[in-house]
Amino acid sequence: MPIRPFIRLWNGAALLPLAAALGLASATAATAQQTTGDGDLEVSDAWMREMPQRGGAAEVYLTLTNRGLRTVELVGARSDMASIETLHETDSRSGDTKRMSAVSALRIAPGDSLTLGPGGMHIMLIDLEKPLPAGRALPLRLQFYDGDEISLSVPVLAAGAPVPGEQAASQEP
Ligand SMILES: [Cu+2]
Repeated sequence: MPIRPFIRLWNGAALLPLAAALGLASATAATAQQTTGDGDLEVSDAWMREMPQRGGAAEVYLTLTNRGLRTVELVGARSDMASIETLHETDSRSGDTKRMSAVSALRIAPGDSLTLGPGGMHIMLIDLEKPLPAGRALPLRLQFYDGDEISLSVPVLAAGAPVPGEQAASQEP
């Protein structure tokens, strides 16, 4: 007799991964802006390149704008889809070999904007738990020094696809 309720439960549980998959599939956040609970910090133009391999690494780019009256510090990022997430800076002076170093915090003064982009600051995702093909979106949580958090979904773009926030005419090398 307890079999039927069990099956119902199981069916209900089976809907959850489906909903998660649907959430992942929506990449409509490309132009969306998101703010912290207190409205001090705004995140816009988030994006990343596709990473077809499980276990690969990927860089996340976005723009942080401080609308508040105090300096905001981004101190970390979390994703359920990678083993390690760190703030990185690419050393442009290192010549042929691209060197990256960890950054403990990114500070944004009141009224300032900071754009993370290729060849500069980025959020590094290491050891992806599954491939991230173009058209998906990566759920990511940004953590700030004052305890604020922002949850966003980062659109995954194909290699060479236009980047949010760039002029339509400009092209990546
Ligand atoms: Cu990096």
